[in-house]
Order: sequence, then C-alpha cells, then structure tokens
Amino acid sequence: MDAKKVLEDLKRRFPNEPEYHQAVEEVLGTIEEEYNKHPEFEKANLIERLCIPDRVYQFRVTWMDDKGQIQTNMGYRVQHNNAIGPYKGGIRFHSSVNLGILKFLAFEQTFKNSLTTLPMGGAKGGSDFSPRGKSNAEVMRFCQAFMLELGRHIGPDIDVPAGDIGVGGREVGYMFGMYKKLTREFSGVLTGKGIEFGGSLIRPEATGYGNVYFLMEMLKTKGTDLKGKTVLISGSGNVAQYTAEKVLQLGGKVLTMSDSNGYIYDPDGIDREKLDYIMELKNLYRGRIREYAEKYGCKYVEGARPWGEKADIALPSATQNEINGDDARKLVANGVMAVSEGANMPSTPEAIRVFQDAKILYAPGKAANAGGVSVSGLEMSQNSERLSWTAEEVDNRLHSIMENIHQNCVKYGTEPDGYVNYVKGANVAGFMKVAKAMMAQGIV
Ligand code: NDP
Ligand code: 2IT
Repeated sequence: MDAKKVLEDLKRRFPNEPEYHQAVEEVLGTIEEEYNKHPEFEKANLIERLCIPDRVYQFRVTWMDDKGQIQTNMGYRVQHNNAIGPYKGGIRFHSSVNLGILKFLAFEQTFKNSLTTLPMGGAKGGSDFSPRGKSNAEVMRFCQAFMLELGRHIGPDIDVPAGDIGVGGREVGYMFGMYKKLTREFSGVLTGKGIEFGGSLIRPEATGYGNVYFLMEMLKTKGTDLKGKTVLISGSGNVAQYTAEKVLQLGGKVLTMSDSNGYIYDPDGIDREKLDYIMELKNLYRGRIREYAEKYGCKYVEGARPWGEKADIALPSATQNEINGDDARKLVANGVMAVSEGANMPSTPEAIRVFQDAKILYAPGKAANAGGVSVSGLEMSQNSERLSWTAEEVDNRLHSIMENIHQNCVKYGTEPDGYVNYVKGANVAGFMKVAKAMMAQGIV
C-alpha cells in the first residue's frame, strides 16, 4: 500500500470527517511497513476493507421533553469490522457527536478490541443528544426512543453496545429495558448493565483501573512505580474517577481533575475523601468541578486544561484532541515522564510527535484504555454462562489482559535504540490479528 494515497482517497470519498482521517492516518503510518511484507494483503485490498466501516446506520430520534415539546436528535451506529467477533463498542451522547467522530471511534475500537485477546469486533454509536441539564424522565424517554431504532440492528451475537461519554449505568439500564420490551428477550445485548441484571463487577472501574495497570507496566520498564509521583488527570467522569482511585491506592498524588468548563488544581492532592465528594458531585448531582474548588479552597481555572501544571505523569481522561502540540511541549518542559491515555485519541498528532521525540513513555488510548472493553468482553462471557464472577476474579483477569497488551506493544514497537513506540506496537499487534482473520474469511 501507499499510505499517503490511501488516505488521500479516503479524504476525497469521505470529506469533512477530520477525526476519522486523523485516526486512520496514525494507523496507516505505523503499519505500512508490516503490511507491505504481505503481498497477499494488497491483492485482497485489505487496507480499504479495513478502513471503511462495514456499515453505518443513521436515524432520527424523536422524543418529548418535560414541557411537552417534541425534540429531534440524530442517532448513529457505525459497525466497523466483525472479523474476530460480534461488533462491540460504546455509545456516546454529547452535543458534539457526528458521523466523523463515531467513525474514528469505531475504527480505533477495532484495533483496541483485537488487542484485548477477546473475541470482539469494532463498533461505536451515539447521538448529538446532550444529557446535560435534562431531567431523569427526559433521559429515560430519549434512551427509549433511541433504542426503538437501534434495537433492530443489534443483538447479543450481532452487536453489543456499552457506555462512553454521557452514557453510564443509568442510560444503559434504560436502553436495556427498552430492548427487552421490544424483543421479549433477556439477553447480554448491552454491557455496563447494573449488577442486579447481568452486569459485571469491576466494569465501572475497568477503564480507569486498566489505564493505571498499563501505566505501572510502563513505569516498570524504567524500574519505578507510582509511589510519591504527582499525576495530572483531566475529566471527572467515569474514566477519570476510577483512574484517580487506582492512582491513590498505588501511592500516587492526584493534583488535577477537570470538566468541560475548567480544571481544579489541589496542591495537597485529591485524597479518598475528596474523591468521594467528586463522585457524589458528578454522579448524583451532576454538578460542576468548580464546586470542588469552592468547597476545598483551591485553584480553579475556567476554560483551560491542566497540562500547564508541573507533574510526573499525565492521564488524559476526558475527550479527543485535548492535548495539542503546545500542551505537550509544556508537559515535557515540566519534566513529565509518562503519558497514558484513558480517553480515546486525546493527543493530537503533533502532541504525539513531541512525546516521542522527547522519548518519554507514551501510551495511546487503544492500548491503555482497553480495560473498559475488556471487562465488557468478560461481562459477555458471564452472560453466556449465566454466571457472575467475583470482583477479585474479574480484576485479576483485567490485570493480566493489560499486562499482555503491554507485552505486545513492546514486542511490536521496540525500536533499534530500545525506545518503545507504543503507538506502532499497538497498531501492528492489533492489525495483524484482524488482517489474518479477514484473509481467512475470504472476500466478504
Ligand atoms: P463521562 O461522560 O463519564 O465523562 C466525560 C468527562 O470528560 C466529563 O468530565 C466531561 O465534562 C469531560 N468532557 C467531555 N467532553 C468534553 C469536551 N468536549 N471538552 C472537555 N471536557 C469534556 O465519559 P467517560 O469517562 O466514560 O469517557 C471519557 C473518555 O474515555 C472518552 O474519550 C471515552 O471515549 C473514553 N473511554 C471510555 C470508556 C468507558 O468505559 N467509559 C472506555 C474507553 C475509553 P462535563 O461533565 O463538563 O461534560
Ligand atoms: O471506548 C471504549 O472502549 C468504550 N467506550 C467501551 C466500549 C465497550 O464496549 O465497553
């Protein structure tokens, strides 16, 4: 393949999808050499078949708000690739959602899911519905209306959605209820379900915990760990909260958390009690992170991200492209030694170059945040056997999956000077498995 030409063709055929182009460009740039060792891949035009989603569903979602007014939103499901298992990936509810963003996420998910070693293909879905400021009843009506359309395209052996930004246990529960009503079937069609109806222990914690397990593996290669290290976290949602929890458990000090309005900086560290406050603030009252600064009397910076603060480690856990080249230069100048991505594609291509040129430990989301979907895969296994495993068992499995992903990154990403290019390692390892499965299944 000629990566440049493939990308140009995709840009021409699918214009106005910059995040999708960005995700594809990163992967093509790192797998080109390996791909070209296999002329059979080129003969089967594997690369286009891997970049273009298998199919995309797009639909209008109509629902009634509390004032009795009729609202419409767009709904989507991008089924990217099911070479190694049923389509699998989260659902995002956020005002910024569009097709290009979901195509980037579904593309990334395919490689991430391959890395987990579990049998899951890649997908992503969502809506431009914003849960912010909506009542519980409005969220329920929206979730039901969304599932009324999505329901016909998914199934426990076809496509298994889960949460992402704006979709947590509450939304998964409402969507599950509607799917069950529509099909009269109690199945494992969604993951991230409540514990009482087939959810897995440790699924809420899995993405954050998994990212910290991955970080620990990276630190180990430098003969160190988290004890006494200072950490910047962005976001204050599901991933950020459990990232902070695990960092605290392992002896690190969390200095920052954020939301879409700004960030807080607590020089004393966000301890267990303060983290409990954040969890309550965000999960129960759906408040703003600014309120933390008011309660504990620390610095709050409106309209900014935390990357200008000095720390040993950065764990971006909010959204895509939240670290640009300037942010990355500030982090490096302040002596950051590791950046591990809880969010999907939080670093721009320029930021990634800055980290890699500085030869710091840098892990892309598709490796570092794969713990969430891994435990989703384990939830599917438990649903299939109609059994539930203990928290300890799930956590142990999560731990070994993250260690295994780290080993694969080292195997495929170590450069001649010994520096581990985790981006290359993750992309090549993820790609090879999907490619082999696609080749074996013929031209379909
Ligand atoms: P949540 O909705 O629970 O939390 C998202 C957090 O990020 C909130 O603090 C939110 O702030 C902030 N945020 C969202 N959008 C923006 C934005 N455009 N600019 C600044 N801040 C923003 O989502 P998750 O924690 O589940 O997801 C966070 C990231 O992790 C996403 O990139 C997601 O794709 C990724 N991820 C999630 C997994 C999961 O299992 N949930 C698994 C793997 C990756 P506010 O409250 O103001 O909206
Ligand atoms: O980006 C992700 O990996 C997720 N949002 C989780 C997907 C899942 O199916 O658990």
